[in-house]
Amino acid sequence: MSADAQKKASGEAAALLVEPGMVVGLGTGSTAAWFVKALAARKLDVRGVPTSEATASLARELGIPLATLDDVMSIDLTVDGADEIGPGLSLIKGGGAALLREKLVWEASKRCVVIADAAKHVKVLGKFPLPIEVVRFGHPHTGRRLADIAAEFDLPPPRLRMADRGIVVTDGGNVIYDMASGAITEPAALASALKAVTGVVDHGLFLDLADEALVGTDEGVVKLL
Ligand code: ABF
Repeated sequence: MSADAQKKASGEAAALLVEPGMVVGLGTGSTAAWFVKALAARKLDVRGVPTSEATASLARELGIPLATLDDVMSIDLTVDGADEIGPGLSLIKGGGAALLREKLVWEASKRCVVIADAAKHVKVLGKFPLPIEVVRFGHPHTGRRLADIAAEFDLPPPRLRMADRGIVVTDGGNVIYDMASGAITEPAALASALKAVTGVVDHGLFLDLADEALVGTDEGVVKLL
């Protein structure tokens, strides 16, 4: 089964968790897109809170009524993808440059379900570079402070994320530095160290936020708790 077929199966399985009347956090990325499509097909009376402009556009196109995070007191269920799912459902997210809105939606949610293809499930986080969202103002200085933090963890200096059109700018107007690590053995310590850096808005370590994962595999969708 292809990775995309595994993503589709996990997204469709997650769509079955949604009940009428729910406020639903809509994740970002290709896996989350499968969830949004499957949810739209169910034509339930729900309100979606998108985690990115890209997801908002897709949901609007498919006819899912939308609300902003400001409009709701809480979210019943958020379904979202990830770049890596590690021990204890620790995650790396942010490959899609949406980590800040994603984390804000997740933290407002009663339940968070991660959906992914099998390759995302890893024994140790860190093969995927850790995204760090940084205020654009003075970001080269923040980047140098991040390099000092990386050195404390024996990691190479984070790199500013670029695309064909130049610097990648998030929906929130910030930039992203990606920290290659190979292996993050102390995620909680690294998370705290990063958040203490002036200019860092947040990072892609989602720790103690996921309630379960639905992972598409060649043997079907596997639930991880
Ligand atoms: C998003 O899902 C991001 O946080 C993460 O980078 C992405 C994974 O993308 P895909 O589902 O396309 O593999 O939530």
